[in-house]
Amino acid sequence: MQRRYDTDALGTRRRRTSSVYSGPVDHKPAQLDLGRLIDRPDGDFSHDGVQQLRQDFTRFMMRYKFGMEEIVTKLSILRDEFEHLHETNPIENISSRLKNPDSILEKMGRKECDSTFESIAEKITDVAGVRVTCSFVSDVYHVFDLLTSQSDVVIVEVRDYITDPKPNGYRSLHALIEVPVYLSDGEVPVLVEVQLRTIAMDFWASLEHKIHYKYREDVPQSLLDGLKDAADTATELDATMERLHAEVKTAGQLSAGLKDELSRGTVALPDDAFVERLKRLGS
Ligand code: 0O2
Repeated sequence: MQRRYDTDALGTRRRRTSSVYSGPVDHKPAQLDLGRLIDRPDGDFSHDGVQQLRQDFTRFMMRYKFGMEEIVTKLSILRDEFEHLHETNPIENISSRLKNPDSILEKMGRKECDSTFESIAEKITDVAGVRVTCSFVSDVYHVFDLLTSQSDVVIVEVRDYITDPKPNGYRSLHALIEVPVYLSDGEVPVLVEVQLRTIAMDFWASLEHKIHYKYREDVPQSLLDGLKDAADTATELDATMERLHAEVKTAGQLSAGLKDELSRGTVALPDDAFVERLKRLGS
């Protein structure tokens, strides 16, 4: 089916179908000035159209929240299914966040983004973010495949910083995906950035993030070098863990052949409980 879209006043592309959405687009909000929201710590939004701006901003962010929640639900279903029906679970942890207005403003500056919802929606692709941590690199790709093979998930872009790490050592698999959100007045496709990484990658990224937050642009070279070394160590750790994991899994599988061989000989059969423990250790 050919998909047709309109872009509405909040910068979200809305899918047009004859039955769901064919009405007029939303009203055009005033020129966006998020600073006016942020500069009101007293919480008084009653002046100068700020109330309207605040409402528009809330509606804009809500769509991302719903899209993000859909992705979290999809991943939680996968995790729970693995938990109950499989021996191993590729998903260790799922977290999510909406970008806060400060962070959106900062990125608007960096990305030369106009002060319109449309421009933010186009240029800031991680307003809604979901992060998945896995034990093994193979699990990262497995979860990516399980999520993106779902029929209502559209892959917009993939950045594989695992195969191709950033120069500072950052590794993760980033997927920009679009999911449909059904609002009272129709369907809107919402963009969500999903970051998938191993526990080792996540450990490194959170430390690196803290260091950058603390030193801003002035991180001492010795720390940058240390971080790069740590990134290399994390890569080696991931490779070793993957190898051990594969070995233990294979040991579990081989035990059937070994059992057969042994059953024909004089040696006692390997203990099933022991093989089971080994399998768990590797999962
Ligand atoms: P937060 O706190 O997650 O909101 P960029 O221009 O690099 O900021 P871009 O080009 O839109 O972002 O996309 P990219 O490179 O895929 O990175 C987006 C997000 O990935 C970042 O969001 C981080 O969460 C994470 N990320 C990317 N590079 C690094 C890195 O070198 N170190 C760490 N720790 N995280 C990284 P935000 O907005 O920077 O942060």
